[in-house]
Amino acid sequence: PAELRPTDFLGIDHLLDDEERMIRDTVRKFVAEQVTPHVGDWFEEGTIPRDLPARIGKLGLLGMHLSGYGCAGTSATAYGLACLELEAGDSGVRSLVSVQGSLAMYAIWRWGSEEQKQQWLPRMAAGEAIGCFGLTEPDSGSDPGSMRTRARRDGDDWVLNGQKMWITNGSIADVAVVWAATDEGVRGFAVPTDTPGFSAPEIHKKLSLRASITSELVLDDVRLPDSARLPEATSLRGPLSCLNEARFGIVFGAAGAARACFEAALDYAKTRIQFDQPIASFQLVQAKLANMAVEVNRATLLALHLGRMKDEGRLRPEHVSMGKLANVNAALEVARTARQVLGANGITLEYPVIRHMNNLESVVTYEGTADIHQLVIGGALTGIQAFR
Ligand code: TGC
Ligand code: FAD
Repeated sequence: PAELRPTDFLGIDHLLDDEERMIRDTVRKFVAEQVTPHVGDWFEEGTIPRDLPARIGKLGLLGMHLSGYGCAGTSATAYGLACLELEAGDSGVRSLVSVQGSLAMYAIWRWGSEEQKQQWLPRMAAGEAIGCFGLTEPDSGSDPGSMRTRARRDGDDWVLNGQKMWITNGSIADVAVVWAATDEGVRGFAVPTDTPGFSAPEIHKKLSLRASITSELVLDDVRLPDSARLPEATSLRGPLSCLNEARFGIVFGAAGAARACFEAALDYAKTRIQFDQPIASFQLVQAKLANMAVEVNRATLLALHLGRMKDEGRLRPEHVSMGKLANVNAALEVARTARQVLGANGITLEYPVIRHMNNLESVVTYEGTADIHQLVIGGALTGIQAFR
């Protein structure tokens, strides 16, 4: 029989191949050395180091599941495992990688021209150029079809006006993938952020995902040549296809955040003495640990299953919705339980738990809220769309 290990109770490691284990171990080591010791400070200061994207680029994680243009071309499962390890460090660090690789780079890779791919992707894979992805607006979140940002033709050019909101990496980006309504439907643009009329004021006072830059994008008569338009994207399907990619990474990532909270609670429970005993010896605490272990193992198995489906070309957006809904809700539950196990220590940045718990409040909202994913699943189950 398999060995019983508290941190991999079901022996899920056995389901990975050598390359997947190697990538997982490399990212785990990077997180242990370069993220975990510092991320509490980054969170407190509300920032990330400016050279972090280049350090992650050097590891080959940016756009790692894409092929060509300096990207590693790994399996989807390997990319997921990298997201899991990154988010065990912090959801903000995984967000940086998701937005760069699955949203900005993927948009250019999937919908861009050959010239745009050559121009942006190799530098983005190296972390030398940062991308952001502007879909959400102040009055258009779950319903991106209601966007007000407009692109109008002016001779051979396009002129963009509008505002995007809650944009990860916005004010550190070199290129903003901006989605805008036109007379012919939704179109995407690769906007160099030094274009006149473009600005990206940072959003402050966040209590969640603080080790991540979040910004507005303001487009004030931003004039672009037609060569900045992503030529293959001709409807809302353009941006929504990118969301599938990023949501897939979150399915794995949430399992990582949950694992980190569970491990912190398990460690703490074994060493914290009350009533002359480790609190791990109390039945109520063991019940919490057992429930957390169930959720972490279940979330990891679900992520791996979706990874295998994606690598076999069988994954549908509705499957991704189930994964995102289940795993982020599970991670939130684990984080809230772990926080209680840590008592007062559970509220400080000396331990990872409340940081993860607060981060997950963003993760459950972005990339489609839990409600939206319930409605996607509900629509698939019943054949009845209940969004509107
Ligand atoms: P609907 O009429 O159903 O579809 C419009 C067009 O899109 C196609 N489509 C999809 N294509 C690919 N993947 C999907 N998941 C798709 N869902 C729909 C559809 O076939 C159609 O194509 P076409 O060619 O026929 O026009 O669209 P709807 O307006 O009813 O909306 C559906 C809904 C509500 C599911 C969708 O709008 C939605 O997912 N809303 C949530 C918005 C969201 O998730 N925003 C995320 C913004 S980015 C972000 O949060 C980044 S945070 C990242 C980080 O920091 O880690
Ligand atoms: P709303 O859509 O206004 O929803 C408010 C509430 O109403 C939610 O509970 C929602 O579930 C519910 N609701 C809405 N419609 C329905 C319905 N039909 N039925 C039932 N309930 C409904 N966006 C980007 O484009 N790029 C980014 O890089 C990005 N990064 C982000 C980073 C952070 C830290 C955060 C917090 C958000 C980010 N977002 C980004 C925005 C994110 O995608 C949106 O917040 C999300 O899509 C929800 O939109 P909203 O906040 O406007 O909420």
